[in-house]
Amino acid sequence: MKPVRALLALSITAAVVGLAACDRAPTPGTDRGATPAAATAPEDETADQFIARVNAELKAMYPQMTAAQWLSSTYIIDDSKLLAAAANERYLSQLNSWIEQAKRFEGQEMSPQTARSIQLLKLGTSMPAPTDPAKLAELTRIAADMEGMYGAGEYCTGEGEARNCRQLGALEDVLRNSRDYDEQLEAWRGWHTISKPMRDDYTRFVELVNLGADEMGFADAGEMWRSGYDMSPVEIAAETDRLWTQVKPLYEDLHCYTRTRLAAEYGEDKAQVAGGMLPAHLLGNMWQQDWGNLWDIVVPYENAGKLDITSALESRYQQIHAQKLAQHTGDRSPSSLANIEHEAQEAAARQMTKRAEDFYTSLGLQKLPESYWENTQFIKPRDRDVVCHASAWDMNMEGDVRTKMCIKPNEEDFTTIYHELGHLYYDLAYNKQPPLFQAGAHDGFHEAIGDTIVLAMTPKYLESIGLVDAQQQSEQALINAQMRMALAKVSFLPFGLMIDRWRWGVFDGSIAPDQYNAAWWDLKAKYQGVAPVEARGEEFFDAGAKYHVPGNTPYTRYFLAHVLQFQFYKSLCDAAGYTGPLHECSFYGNKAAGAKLQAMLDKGASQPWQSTLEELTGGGKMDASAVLEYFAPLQDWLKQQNEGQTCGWQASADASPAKPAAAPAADANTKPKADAAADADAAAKPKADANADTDTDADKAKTEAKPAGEAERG
Ligand code: X8Z
Ligand code: ZN
Repeated sequence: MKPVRALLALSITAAVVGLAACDRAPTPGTDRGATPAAATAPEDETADQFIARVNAELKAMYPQMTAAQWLSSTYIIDDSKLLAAAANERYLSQLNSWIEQAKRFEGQEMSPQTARSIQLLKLGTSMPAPTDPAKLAELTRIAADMEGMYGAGEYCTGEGEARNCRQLGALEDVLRNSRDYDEQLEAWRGWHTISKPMRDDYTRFVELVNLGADEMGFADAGEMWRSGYDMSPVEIAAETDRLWTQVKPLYEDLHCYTRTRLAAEYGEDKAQVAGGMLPAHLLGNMWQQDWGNLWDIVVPYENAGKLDITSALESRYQQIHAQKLAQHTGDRSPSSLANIEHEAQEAAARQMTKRAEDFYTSLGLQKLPESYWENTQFIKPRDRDVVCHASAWDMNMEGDVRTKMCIKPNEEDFTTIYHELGHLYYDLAYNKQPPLFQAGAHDGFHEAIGDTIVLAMTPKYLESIGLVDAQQQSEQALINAQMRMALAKVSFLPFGLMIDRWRWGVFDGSIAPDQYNAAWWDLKAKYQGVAPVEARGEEFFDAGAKYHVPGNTPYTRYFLAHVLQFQFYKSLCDAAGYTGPLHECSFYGNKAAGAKLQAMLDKGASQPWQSTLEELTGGGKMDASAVLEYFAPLQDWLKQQNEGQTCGWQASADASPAKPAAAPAADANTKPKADAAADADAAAKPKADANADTDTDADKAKTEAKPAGEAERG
């Protein structure tokens, strides 16, 4: 995610405002000649003048915020965390002041643009902060600490000479490459040790943001997060239920087939946990959100085109490395060899990024500015801890855009680069808008841009860039290509949903701190049908092992993006004049598609997302039909493969005492909580569902539970 976006779209990260999942906040007044933000408003100021002033002050303070955040994410030490927390504190305090100042315009006549700006201002952070200075400082410190803990997290074994410490990247490599059951279990378990110490911090964090949300007039921070969608919090929650109901059968088909193939690899007993759930450590991904690394296990047709992008990228890296070795004759000391290796990794990462940029420029979009290539973090530095989780940054709202990644030559990182550049092209496009409109139409739009391009990375496109060999044109090759995409996109859907189901429950108090872990695994079971192979009691804090929890990045955006990207893709294919089957369309090189995309990006958050969606697709509703259309051949194939199998899973109701709700908390402003939750829940309830459903109990618990911040508020 990215900075300013957060502003409006509630993105953000650890701390700061509006920044995107990747960034943070500002400081008034700067040595660059900016005007200090006003603590109070001029008396005769009109609403239009107020918004013009906020826009100017925001833009002026923004670079100091992003600079501090960038430093703390690319150089994790106590000093940088302190500076990031301070910058965030200044921003959040200024935001509270602006929100207070805006109150005097309530009920007054003003232009629609100004009214929208004020509405967006009130959602200017995903970390609503209490106005009490001590509590605000405590909040920003906790946020910086948690993100630092995640970025520097490592799992160590052995003593003395035998001591071996591994960070996330090395542990992910095990899940990606090893097929040894125990080795994978150790890597998975090891990473989940890093979040144990976050539990108390997170509990306090929840109390503090709920206090902030309360002061801003929201029932809790989750309700505030759900308020950024140009519809009521209850409506957007029901929308997510509706979309999930559309795609759930497809996920279940993939789940069933994957379980069969895991059984062939590991044996019936080891390939499933009680109730038919998939073991969390065997899905090739630390969080079971992308099953792309299972390719060797689930490949439909061995000899029908593998699309082995990872091998192709690895061999490119090897070529670059060999060239660099040949150039550096002479010194062959270990440190010199390590330098050469590092240079080769950087060069390979830059080459992958150039390739991604080429897709965008082929559509007629601009080249990335020179400063992008100078300022970006492409690979993991060797001399310090950084937050490796990929992010895109708009540093100053006028062209200083960057990405921060720890790129390795594999397919997942390759497609993530396309994802991140999507954020940057959005930033660059809406930089012409006033700062408060510099955000995605909603946050799911921001996440969907680069992924739309990824859908257009068809086998033919990959062949055209020399990444894979000439592709067969056969039914089998088609199923292989669809499987490759489904492992990334379909497997993600329930994960995209469950994270905020958990956080919404945590924020509204229906998941109490002493149930954090049980509720986490109940939701993983319910939505994803995955489970740990051993007890994960409350001594763990497994949610904290996923970046977006300590980083405080809302996650519903990714679920929405995984639906929207198929709608965008279909529309861009239409714009390109394509008439064949949806899954074969690539609009690479098509300027008409590019113009359509650019027009959407240019709008930013200047109008309700429904209008922006309508201008692009002809309809103003999110809809998963395009997902189903795209995957229709694979879904037919999966159904054949699954014939005779008992599909589905039983999410054991007695696995833990916590029974979290599927449904979100209700909008206190529009409906009694219990009713609204029940509505959304009804929408979520699957027909003839094999999965255990604990909603009724959960809803009951929800209406009875006290919000986490209640004691403080009282
Ligand atoms: O966090 C991200 C991006 C940055 S916005 C790398 N994503 C989610 C994740 O990694 O969990 C992209 C897909 C989902
Ligand atoms: Zn993103």
